[in-house]
Amino acid sequence: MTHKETKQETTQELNINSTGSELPEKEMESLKVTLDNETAEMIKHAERLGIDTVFHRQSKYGGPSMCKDKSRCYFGTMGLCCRQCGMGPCRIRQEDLQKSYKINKGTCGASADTIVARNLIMMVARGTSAHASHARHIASTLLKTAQNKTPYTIKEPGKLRAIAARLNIHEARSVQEVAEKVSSIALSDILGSGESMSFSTSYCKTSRTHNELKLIPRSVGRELLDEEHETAMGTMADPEMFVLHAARLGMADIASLVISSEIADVLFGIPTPVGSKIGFNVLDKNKVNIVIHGHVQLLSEKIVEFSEDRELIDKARSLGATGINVVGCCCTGNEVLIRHGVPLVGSNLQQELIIATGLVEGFVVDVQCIYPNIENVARRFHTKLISTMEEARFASATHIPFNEENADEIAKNILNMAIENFPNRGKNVFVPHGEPRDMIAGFSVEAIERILSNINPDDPLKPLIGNIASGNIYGIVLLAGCTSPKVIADASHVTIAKELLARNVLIAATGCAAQACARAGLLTGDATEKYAGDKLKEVLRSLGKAAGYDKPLPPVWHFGGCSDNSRVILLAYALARKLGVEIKDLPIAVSAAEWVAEKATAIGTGSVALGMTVHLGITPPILGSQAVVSLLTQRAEQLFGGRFFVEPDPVRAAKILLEHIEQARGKLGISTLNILEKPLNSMPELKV
Ligand code: BF8
Ligand code: SF4
Repeated sequence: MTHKETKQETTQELNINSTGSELPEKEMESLKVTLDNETAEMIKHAERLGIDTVFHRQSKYGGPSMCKDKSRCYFGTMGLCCRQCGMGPCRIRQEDLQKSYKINKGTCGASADTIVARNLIMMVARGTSAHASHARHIASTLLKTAQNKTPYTIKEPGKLRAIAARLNIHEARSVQEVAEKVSSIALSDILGSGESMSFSTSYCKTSRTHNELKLIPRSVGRELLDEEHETAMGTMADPEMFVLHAARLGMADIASLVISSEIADVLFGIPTPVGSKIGFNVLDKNKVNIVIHGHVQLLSEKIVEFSEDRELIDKARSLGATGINVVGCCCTGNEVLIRHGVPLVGSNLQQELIIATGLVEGFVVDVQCIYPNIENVARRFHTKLISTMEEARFASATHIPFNEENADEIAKNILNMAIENFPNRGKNVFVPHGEPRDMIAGFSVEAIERILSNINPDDPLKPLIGNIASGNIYGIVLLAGCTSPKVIADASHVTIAKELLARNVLIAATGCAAQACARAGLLTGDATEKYAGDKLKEVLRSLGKAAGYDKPLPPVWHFGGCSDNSRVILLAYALARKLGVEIKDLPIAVSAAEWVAEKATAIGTGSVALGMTVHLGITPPILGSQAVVSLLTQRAEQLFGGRFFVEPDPVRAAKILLEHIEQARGKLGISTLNILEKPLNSMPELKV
């Protein structure tokens, strides 16, 4: 079986959109691996040094094109590999996809539908546990802070009380009492034995269907326990029940995101638009460079705080540096960006290249999306790789265990270590040409309401609703998730953003997707003038004025890390409530065009369960089961109102997202503009 055959099977028989095979081989050869010139320059530099990166390793599997992804296992790609028990591993083929390979059941008799669904739920569960673990760290810090056991403070008591009101906590008096109650409920949502997660039921409007299908999550721990049991050999066999449980886990995942970002706001402040920069050139040749990478921002908050400590700065100066420069990578980076304007050096695909600049004294990681190969890259330089959480250890890293109680000392210790490493910097330093790109980031529901209240103080959301109803904002699309080397990195996000902006669709963005847009210069007021359709441009100009800027607001609103996807979901709920409709009825959709991590599958599944339509640009490993494909892409819409669709071509994906918006507008009875009659641009955008 060749990969070409696989492609035909998957696209024709399962009716999943795919364009890869339509592109001539020659054309694919000429495509580059990334849209970002700086990243391309750094890849060449790494090559000169003999350092392999995620891009080089992907090239061994065929490069940034799934149609040439020849070396990957057919069975794994289709989700048809099972190694649950000692009779396996089994690799099978769904009966009607059989050609020369005749095995269509595992040794135990498990069908393709069972195996694919079982693999899927395990993926969603891993993503959920990552987000819930993040939420547990944040909630536990609030609890300990309320008990005066940490050096953190409660920065936003007003927000804390708003969360408490939502959770129906009315009897507590002092801020400490409220914090203890809120954090205890959050912790019990994650690990307790209650009947439903309070952060799910009080934040996400659930329907009769959710109740009938038993989609309201109990605690995350309980859902994960049952998932582990169900996926054990010889237990659950029904693909539909697996998918429904995956939906429940997805809802538990969204509730975990809500806990993380709501409580992080209480501890660290509510994000509001802030200017900053992105690119390798935010590293400073004259300063001690410290990169903070990962997701749980508890330590990073303190590293940022103490990077301004006079004594530490003097120490850096005494060792020949002009100061201390803290920059962010991935979602920890996003979190300190949206609250403090800390610059971003890169996202998931840049992490190895950041070290390859030779300019990093301390590379501090917490958890998630940390590529194991950074150990090998760090070894080539003076860079101190510092791990900080028990969940993410690296054999050659210096481990400085983080705990909330001693956060100040630990942060200072790490800063000292990086400062003392400055004299060890070698001569082999390299940064790409050019300047870092400007950006504005830090959108939150509260910040948006504050800006809008300058237009309508009594009813801040009204102007937004009015502009959506009139078609000035044709719809909203959330670009979420990672950047992927399986496609041209950044290009899918950026192409979708540009296609939609031109048609007056406002873009919300989070995670590495937001960083891809930032690298392409889409997070500025100038980008609004350049890329937004005329109507959207006018709206963003007046919002810019209302915010007190001399430029329009950017056309892509950066809401933060992946846990901040909850902010966009909460904004959607606020709009739905105002319009008196369900979230599924809104002209809003989600795109995870370059998803990589299991976490993205958890957020995506949760979003679909809540009624959103979700685009995936990378085909998930489910094509081995028609039943699972149909459950996720068709049946889901009947059950929840939302569905997944898979479309690797970003231009076509934009078209489908627009069609969804147009349909939603039609059903709501608000203006439709036959927007799709305008031709969409074609692939050449990607040839950069
Ligand atoms: O949580 S977007 S690669 S960094 S998983 Fe990871 Fe994906 Fe980036 Fe943030 Ni989200
Ligand atoms: Fe094979 Fe069944 Fe064991 Fe999976 S559980 S490895 S399909 S025998």
